[in-house]
Amino acid sequence: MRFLFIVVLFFPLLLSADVPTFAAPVKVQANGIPLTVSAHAAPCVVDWDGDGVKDLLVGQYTGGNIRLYINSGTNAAPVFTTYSYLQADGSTITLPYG
Ligand SMILES: [Ca+2]
Repeated sequence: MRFLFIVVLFFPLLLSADVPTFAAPVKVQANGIPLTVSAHAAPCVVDWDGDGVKDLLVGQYTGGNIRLYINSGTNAAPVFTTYSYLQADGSTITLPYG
């Protein structure tokens, strides 16, 4: 079995434009290197812990898990390091995959 690994990209929205436009893509980094996951990442930005700073949820095809990256930086300059898997009732959430 072969897996495709992808880099998670962020496209900054230019709010000053009359028509929504996006700047060049930026590779999202974790621990200072591009964040990669297996296919079907479906990243989602959300303030998971309610501290006013947006965090990152990223699916991973392998194992059907969802990674949670807590942002230790700011909304303007996010910093992601390690991740944990989302859990429900003490168990890692596993979604169907494959
Ligand atoms: Ca947060």
